[in-house]
Amino acid sequence: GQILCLGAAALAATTASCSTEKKAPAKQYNIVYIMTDDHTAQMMSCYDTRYIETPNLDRIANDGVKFTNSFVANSLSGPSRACMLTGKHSHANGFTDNTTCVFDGSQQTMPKLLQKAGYQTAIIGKWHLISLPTGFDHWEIVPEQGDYYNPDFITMDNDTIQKQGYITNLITDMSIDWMENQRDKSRPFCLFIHHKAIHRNWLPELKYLSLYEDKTFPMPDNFYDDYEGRPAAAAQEMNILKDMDIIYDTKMYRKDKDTRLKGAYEAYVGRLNPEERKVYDAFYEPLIEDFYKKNPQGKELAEWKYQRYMRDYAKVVKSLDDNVGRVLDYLKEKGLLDNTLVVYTSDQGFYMGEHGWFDKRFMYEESMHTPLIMHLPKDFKAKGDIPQMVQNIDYAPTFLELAGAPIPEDIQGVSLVPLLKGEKPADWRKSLYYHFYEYPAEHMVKRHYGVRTDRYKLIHFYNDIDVWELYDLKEDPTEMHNLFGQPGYEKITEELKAELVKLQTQYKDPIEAKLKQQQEAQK
Ligand code: SGN
Ligand code: CA
Repeated sequence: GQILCLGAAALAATTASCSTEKKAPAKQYNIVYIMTDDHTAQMMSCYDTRYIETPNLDRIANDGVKFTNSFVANSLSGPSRACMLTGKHSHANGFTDNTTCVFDGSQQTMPKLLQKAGYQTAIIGKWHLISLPTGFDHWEIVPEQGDYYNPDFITMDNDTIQKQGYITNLITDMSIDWMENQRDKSRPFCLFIHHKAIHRNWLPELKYLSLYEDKTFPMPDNFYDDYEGRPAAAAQEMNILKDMDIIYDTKMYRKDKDTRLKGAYEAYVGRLNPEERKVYDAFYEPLIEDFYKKNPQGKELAEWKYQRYMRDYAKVVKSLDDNVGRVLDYLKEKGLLDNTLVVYTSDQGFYMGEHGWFDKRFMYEESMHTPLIMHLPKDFKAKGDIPQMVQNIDYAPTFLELAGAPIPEDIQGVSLVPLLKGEKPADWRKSLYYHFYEYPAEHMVKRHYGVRTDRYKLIHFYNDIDVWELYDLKEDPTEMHNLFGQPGYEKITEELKAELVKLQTQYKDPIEAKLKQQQEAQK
């Protein structure tokens, strides 16, 4: 048997044994996990060159790896965070949606397992799991969604303190400060830097208010999607023209005008101090005057809203890119980069006008897909694009393997370490499972689950609807043509249904049994 040499501050991994045969102790790599909120690959130049430049994010991708088929299991903040922390799908970790769930912090999580392996763990920024963090030696989190300007933080002694500054800069300052001044430098660490940016309503850092104002962003071809043959897509409330609030989202504030989210806007912007407020108002006043004078309608309004949306989002990304650069520079300067895995990802993707939308939730590509780029420790040889299908449940086993810690049986994700070594495992997964639950709720995206393979996607919308959709991603990458039930697709539909059942069985998702029960009860 293996005798473990693990002490409290052990640098040796569990694979290092005390047997006479001398093995070099496994290295324990540091992990810096940077996760943004709602940052989609379309708005990263390493993924997509149509819109903006993100030089610091590109540094990660260029020096390291870029996953080109990276997905989430449930495209929403809390669920995505719970998948990441547990390495399990939503039904298994219990956090299925933002509106009804409280994360059970007593369950097994990857940060707790890292602590057991001798790591120091910390999380700074957005948490969004309702219960307070467990498994972290240090945490400072924003309440719920957090604020962009002069935001509050909840500290470990359960105090709420307001900090002066812009959220993305502050989270980075606090993260660097923890790495430099607070952690125990004799131990490996795993730091989760969880940005609030680029979540709605996309409030820019004041110094970037004027950035991109001269830029006209090209509109996606399916901006005017009519959702034909896709009733669930038609029922959504996340259309740029219909559902974007003219005050809250596009900042066309007028005292004498009321909208549903006017109060929320006043609260957000009300956090600026009087001097900052002057700078903010000086930028917006001429825009507001011009907007109400021209009073665009219909298509013209849709296009105007789209440009405002793209510009604001792009400005918020700019601060984020700057701050990722600061973290990379810090790690490099301190000689940590060679021994540290730096991950950059988002809690999900986002629609930048595709199908006419903002927000996420759907299993359609832009939202199920999430950016994933990594700067690898020196020992790892992979470089460039990694095409294998990966999912956010894979992060936990990956980090555990990098820590030399055992991966518990009940973890549903698979370690990405072979891919980081440049291997091409022949038995890599051929399909991914997805399940979205938050309905009825904001944006009204109906409940659905489905399977995605390399080429196809099969989705079942359920609850107050019973609709299947099938897409051929090769022929129809923007998912405009629902092929379900069309002649010629019987065989592939059958295969995908079998694959879906296989995944639901493998992951023990009880949904099919529940739906059957409901059907019986209705008879
Ligand atoms: C808020 C936003 C929604 C968004 C959810 C979930 N509305 O409720 O637009 O979909 O968060 O986002 S807002 O009026 O409060 O801005 S998530 O990323 O946290 O899941
Ligand atoms: Ca999010």
